Amino acid sequence: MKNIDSFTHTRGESIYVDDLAILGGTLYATIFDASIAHAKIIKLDVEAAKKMPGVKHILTCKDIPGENQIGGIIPDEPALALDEVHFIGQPVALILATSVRAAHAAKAKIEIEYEALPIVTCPREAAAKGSIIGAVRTFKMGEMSQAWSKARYCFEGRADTNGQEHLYIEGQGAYAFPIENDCIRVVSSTQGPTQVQRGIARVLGLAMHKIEVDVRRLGGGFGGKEDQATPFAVLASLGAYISKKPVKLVLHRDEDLRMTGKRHPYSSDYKIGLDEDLNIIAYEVDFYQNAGASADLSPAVLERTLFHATNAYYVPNIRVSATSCRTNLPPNTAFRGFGGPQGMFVIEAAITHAAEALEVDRARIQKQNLLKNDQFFSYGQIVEGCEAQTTWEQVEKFVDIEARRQSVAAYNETHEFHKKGLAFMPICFGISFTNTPMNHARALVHVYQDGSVGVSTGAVEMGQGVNTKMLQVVQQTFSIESSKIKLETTNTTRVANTSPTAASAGADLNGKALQVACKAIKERLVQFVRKHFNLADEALVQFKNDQIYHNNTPLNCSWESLVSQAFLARVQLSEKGHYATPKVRFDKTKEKGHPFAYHVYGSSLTEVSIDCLRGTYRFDSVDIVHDFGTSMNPIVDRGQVEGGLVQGMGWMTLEEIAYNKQGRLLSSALSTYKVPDIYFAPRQINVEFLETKTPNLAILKSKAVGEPPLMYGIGAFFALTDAIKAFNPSATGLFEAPMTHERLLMALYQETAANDSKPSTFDHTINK
Ligand code: MTE
Ligand code: LUZ
Ligand code: MOS
Repeated sequence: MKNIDSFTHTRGESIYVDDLAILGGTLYATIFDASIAHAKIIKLDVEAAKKMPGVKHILTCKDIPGENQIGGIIPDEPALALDEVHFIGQPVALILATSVRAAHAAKAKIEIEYEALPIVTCPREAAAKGSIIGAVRTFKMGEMSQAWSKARYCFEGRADTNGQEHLYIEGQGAYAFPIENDCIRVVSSTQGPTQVQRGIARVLGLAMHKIEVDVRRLGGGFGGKEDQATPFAVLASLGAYISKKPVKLVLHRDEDLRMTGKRHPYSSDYKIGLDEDLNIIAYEVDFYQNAGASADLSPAVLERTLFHATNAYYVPNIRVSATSCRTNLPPNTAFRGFGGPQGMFVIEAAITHAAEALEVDRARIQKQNLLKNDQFFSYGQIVEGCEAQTTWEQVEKFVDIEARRQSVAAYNETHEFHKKGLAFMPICFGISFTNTPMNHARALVHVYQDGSVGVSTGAVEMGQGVNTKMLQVVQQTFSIESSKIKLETTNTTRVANTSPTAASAGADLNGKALQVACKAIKERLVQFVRKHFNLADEALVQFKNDQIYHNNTPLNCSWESLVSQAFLARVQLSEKGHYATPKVRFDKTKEKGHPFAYHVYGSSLTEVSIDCLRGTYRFDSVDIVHDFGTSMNPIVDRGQVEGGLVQGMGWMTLEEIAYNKQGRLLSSALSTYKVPDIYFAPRQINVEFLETKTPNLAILKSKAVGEPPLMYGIGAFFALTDAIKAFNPSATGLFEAPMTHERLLMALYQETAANDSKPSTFDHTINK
């Protein structure tokens, strides 16, 4: 089944926030944001700006009727700056005018004076100054000191990853409408309608029931709208509440790039120990996360880094610690993988380090240490349904690995200035919110008297196809054609208290809740059929292709006529469903538990060609064997794997976020921030579906697929370092992502190993 949005998407008819019909009297909002990354506000004068044509209101923190606070996990983020600013792009005032142009013109007339405070952009520097968020977290298993004494080989180093811009096509935005009795209805481009509802209620000092949040779909979220849609919906609602007019706030791309946080950059120190046979027996890491100016989701992201610190490998003795560091950058936030990719990069670097030093094939160490069933993760969960080795071996078979290695070697022999590289990348990703209380969802189903069905869930459609999957759940339960089913908007008045659509769990949680609701309606209809047709029992009643059967005999009753007769017999045709993931739990005081419903596995092989004169590269192929469980929608799921892969490759290669030492974003436009396009994508992406039969908690046994494939992108980095070594054997220890063309060119001609010589340029800041 095709994504149900494809018809309107391809015709440009799909509706986003900026496409909503404009109501009369609408005011347009623009944010006046901080231009200095850390300072006291000495003076803020909006009087001249207020006199500009078309300007109706200019709001500052003094106009906030409730609490000036939007921090979700930790209350450390004002909606509008109070007396200090902490990053460039922080909202200071909100201008409401009769046109966007008038609002922008007024913005230039606002006068502000700052007293500069010291600016920190580097996480290690922040940690050294004690500027950290929450406590340092540590996961442990086994006996470290014994393990180190047993280790035959031991390597230490540093591995760094940069941030990543979400670059959803639809920027952040919201349209808020004042309603009688101090109520607000807001259409928001958010992954978390309930987060937005709570945020608005808090800032306006209202009860949650006064706020209605409605979401049709997002033009992409990728985690960037899990938490960070909230401030913009809050500001639009504040404007609507005070002006009593509809207020629309849609960020321009440059504002969005400047004001919103990104994937967290990490800087990490690792130490890996192997025994004589190259089994990894010890692993220690200290992760430094660059959180930006406020906590946002950083503590949760930090936690997932620890959960995935050993990726798909078994390490019996481990100590991994992570520190969230407060810096003067926009608050970094959720991004596909949610800290997992940052953790996985480091162990891949550590393994590469060992392989380079021992002059063995990196893949040998990887393969030999893959997880097996009945082993344990450092956080206490047992390994079940593990497909690490099966997917790896299937990739080997699929690509004919020996022949592939030989052809790459032969190519490298015969080409002086062109080289190829290969890298395997296994993945293992836990499915569930690591914060156990978030793992539940609700759905609401109405069967209308003509047999058509309206479906509401807490899931937000952001391109990942969750609405299509929800439709399939209804279709399979009732066995009716898809044209009878409509997915309604995600709305807090129909489905309340939703978790954001995130953690790849949107389809599982909401699909299971939806199944509960549909089954209850079906049960009532079956009872009605039994009575109506005087059947002895209901066990043999079947719904098949819009017809009702008993014991495989048609009852000459269509779904429509059944529904209309049931309605006349006063059968309840609406139902809600609730689902809470069973078994999941986690004890943060011990850092042990069973946080995940299940894990998703897979393996990939990336092949790249580099041009050693130009420093350019091109990905020849990525072959993937991915554990889908039993995919309920192979078209949608393949799209998720391809998209996730290329997005992960972009993070590892082209995409370079650069701030200067003053905390100003230099990669502030698409001319300076390069993302993958169709020419960059691998010439071939082969996705093999591994159908796994292991019981799992996935919806219709179709495993969550949203985030895991992003981590195949890490293979791109190590394929590049492999190719570089074929040209310059001394170019080892290159563990600083992204591997841009520039960095690759420098590596090709560097004379000593990266780890020995050059100071890392990690903080990605440039002296300008
Ligand atoms: N795919 C598209 N097209 N657009 C998106 O914004 N977000 C990703 C992933 N795939 C995203 C996407 C992220 S970060 C998550 S958590 C999941 O989709 C969320 O949806 P799911 O829970 O329904 O998989
Ligand atoms: N969001 C969240 C997430 O709040 N908790 C999680 O565990 C998570 N995991 C992945 C992506 N978003
Ligand atoms: Mo995805 S990072 O869980 O929104």
